[in-house]
Amino acid sequence: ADGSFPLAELCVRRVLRESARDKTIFLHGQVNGASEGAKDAIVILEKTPFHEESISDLLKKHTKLQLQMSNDIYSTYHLYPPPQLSEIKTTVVYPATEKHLQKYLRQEVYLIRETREDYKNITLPFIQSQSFSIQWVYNILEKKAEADRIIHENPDPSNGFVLLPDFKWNQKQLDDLYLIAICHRRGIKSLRDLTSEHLPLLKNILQEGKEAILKRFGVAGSQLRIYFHYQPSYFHLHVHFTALGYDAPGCSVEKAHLLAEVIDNLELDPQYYQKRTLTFALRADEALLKKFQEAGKA
Ligand code: M7G
Repeated sequence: ADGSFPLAELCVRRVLRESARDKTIFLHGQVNGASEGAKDAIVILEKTPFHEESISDLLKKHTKLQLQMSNDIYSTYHLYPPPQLSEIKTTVVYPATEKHLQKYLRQEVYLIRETREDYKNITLPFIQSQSFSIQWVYNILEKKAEADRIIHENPDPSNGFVLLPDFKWNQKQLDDLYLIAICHRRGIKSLRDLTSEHLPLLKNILQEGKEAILKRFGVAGSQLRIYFHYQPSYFHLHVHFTALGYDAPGCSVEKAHLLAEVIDNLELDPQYYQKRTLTFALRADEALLKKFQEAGKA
């Protein structure tokens, strides 16, 4: 009734991906709508990190402690936490498109070297014909969603942006701090579109983003990894801010481009990102990989 997703009614179809290390599972399920038939949903379940303040509650108020084995000075247990400390972070994409299912499905990956011609001839027509909806981004910029979560805003239509927690972060601990800055200006699709014309915007994001995070969370700029993804999933320019000590998903060398270095490159050459060959990985099932293969480029 509160608009929540009907989790109890989800029929799980398959596991898209799981990671014992990250304590995460990605499920593909279906929910039966009254008339329209079954609709696909993605449900991501993730065990959250410990936070220091609640450790004493965990030790004192646990519901059960069951000895598993004991040997000399060593012993292991099953500890059952009190309900308020057994939160599982749950992310739902519903209704999910085929492309969302693909995004979360574990697959082989292949490296692409995209020249500027490849971008014009292959990538650009492809992203113009099919990429994820960015309605959620417009909802944030227009304060139709997540308005209460905004940490900082520079309202300038061409050089301003909104900074808010990424939905990967539950904001309960700083270890996995993750925010995103979304620019107000529309039409800048990605790193590829950036020229020296965008330097004032980029400098605002870097400077004000760091200041706002220091003020709100007490984390210094020197402890942040501030970067673009290339390619992003959502083609409206945005910048990732993650805790430097956190191995955030998507911060690998073939995907992340540090904002400070992007600024330097554009100061050296205004057309740097128009000229350069850019490297990125594509998953086996991605339609864009097929386009590169058809062109003999992968
Ligand atoms: P990306 O590089 O375009 O995609 O970054 P990817 O890293 O997901 O492949 C988009 C960022 O926006 C990611 O870090 C997402 O976790 C985050 N994000 C995506 N959605 C749909 C939302 C949302 O609705 N709200 C918020 N706050 N963050 C989102």
